[in-house]
Amino acid sequence: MAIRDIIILPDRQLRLISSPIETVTAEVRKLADDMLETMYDAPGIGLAAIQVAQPVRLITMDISKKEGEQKEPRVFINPEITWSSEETSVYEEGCLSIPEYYEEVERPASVRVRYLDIDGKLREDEAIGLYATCIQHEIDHLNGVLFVDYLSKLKRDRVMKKFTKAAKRAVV
Ligand code: GNR
Ligand code: NI
Repeated sequence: MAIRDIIILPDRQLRLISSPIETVTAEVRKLADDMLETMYDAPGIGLAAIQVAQPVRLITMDISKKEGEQKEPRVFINPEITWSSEETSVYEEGCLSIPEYYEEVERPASVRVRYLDIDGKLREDEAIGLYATCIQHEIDHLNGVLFVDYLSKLKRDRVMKKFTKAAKRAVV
């Protein structure tokens, strides 16, 4: 396993639409392993492949309690939301590609997600709470969408500008 670099706003790769994975090859399994290691190292509760500059529809997640010894690594390949609740919930979200920025986002409180697991087996799961928020946040990444897109234009412009300035400072 290896830790990969996480790309940061305003990297334009974050706006790419990721491609479906046709076959779960050894390369895909290696990417999933590296993403899990990168996610735990960050630390984060989810990671989309595009965040390590791979535009493929692959997500890793672990929403288990940080204090617990037991890790619950999950891998989602080509995930699709097949149903969303009318009911919504609000969570304070963060993103490893937008470090140290947190804002509340309202999303469907519960969703059904269909995906392939790491063995290429088709699965469907109902997600609620943090799991529902996280899977929606990650699937958004696969479509080039970031949580700041749900904020007011004022807030979004402010955060985009802050990260654009920081990137410019970093190159000089
Ligand atoms: O680590 C993460 N925490 C988080 C908190 C609330 C809602 C979504 C997330 S996902 C984020 C990691 C990340 O950027 N995944 O794309
Ligand atoms: Ni994110």
